Amino acid sequence: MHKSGFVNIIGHPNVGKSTLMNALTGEKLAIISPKVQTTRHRIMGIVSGEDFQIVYSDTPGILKPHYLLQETMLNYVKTALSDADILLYVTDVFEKIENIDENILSEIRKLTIPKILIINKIDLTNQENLEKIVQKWNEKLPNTLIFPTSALHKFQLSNLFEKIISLLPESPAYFDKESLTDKSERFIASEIIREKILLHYEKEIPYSVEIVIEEFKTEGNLLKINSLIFVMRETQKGIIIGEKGNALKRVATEARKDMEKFFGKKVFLQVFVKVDKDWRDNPKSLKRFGYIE
Ligand SMILES: Nc1nc2c(ncn2[C@@H]2O[C@H](COP(=O)(O)OP(=O)(O)OP(=O)(O)O)[C@@H](O)[C@H]2O)c(=O)[nH]1
Ligand SMILES: [Mg+2]
Repeated sequence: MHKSGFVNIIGHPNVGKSTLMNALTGEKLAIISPKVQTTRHRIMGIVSGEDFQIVYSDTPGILKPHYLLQETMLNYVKTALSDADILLYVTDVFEKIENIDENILSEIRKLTIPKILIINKIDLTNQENLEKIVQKWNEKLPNTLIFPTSALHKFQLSNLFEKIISLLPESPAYFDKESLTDKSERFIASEIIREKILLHYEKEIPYSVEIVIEEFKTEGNLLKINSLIFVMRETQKGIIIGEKGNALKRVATEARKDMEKFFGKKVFLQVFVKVDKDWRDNPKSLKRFGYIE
């Protein structure tokens, strides 16, 4: 018998969805940052064995959309809610249960597939508080398995993996057994650059940036990557570049090191900054950047 299925990870921003998917796949497929709205796409992470294949999907944090980009982000979440074989709804020990949108919870209650509630970041609380949180969630989402975890410290993850395997439906594999993700190497490269921007810039800057990989080619032992960083306004360009170009240099150096680790090759990385006025609300730009078809 072969088991396979879509295990979709949804939840509010910053609870640790991407950290969890990376830990469950053992690969850094999704970028991570302390800022909300780090993930903008649905990213699949595939784990295969001889008689099983788990297709995880990491998704953007659930939010109220204020611009077109955020609407597309929320659409990824909605699709993931509808095509899951198993749902992992992630919260953390800080999230105020009272503030969670009832619509989302009632959507989850309606689902008839196996549902697992992950209470993440338990390394940041104590047993007594955790028990209170578990009790509150038990009332909010009955018929849902509750799994306290620490994705960061990989605590409880092998139990979670065993549980997922036991719940997977019988099915042939959906992807090649060697595949790690549905995303391209270009996509991963662009995300690595965006992660450095999330880490090193404040306020609206990370949310105004999009990355395009213009060239991605192997020349012998060298991987040559040309990238464009798009911002929404001219003033943001100066901020990204920084005094004497130092801020941008830091982004490029750190991104290159991560790329070398991920691709296992020496990387020659070039970055240029351009303005695409208000791209977040422009359907043509969102299409070019791969958010809509
Ligand atoms: N202490 C602790 N921190 C964690 C844990 N899991 C994730 N984090 C941290 O929480 C922050 C957010 O993690 P992400 O994985 O990017 O969260 P996310 O839910 O994917 O966020 P969005 O993509 O914005 O929706 C990062 O700083 C992580 O290092 C955990 O188990 N314990
Ligand atoms: Mg994320």
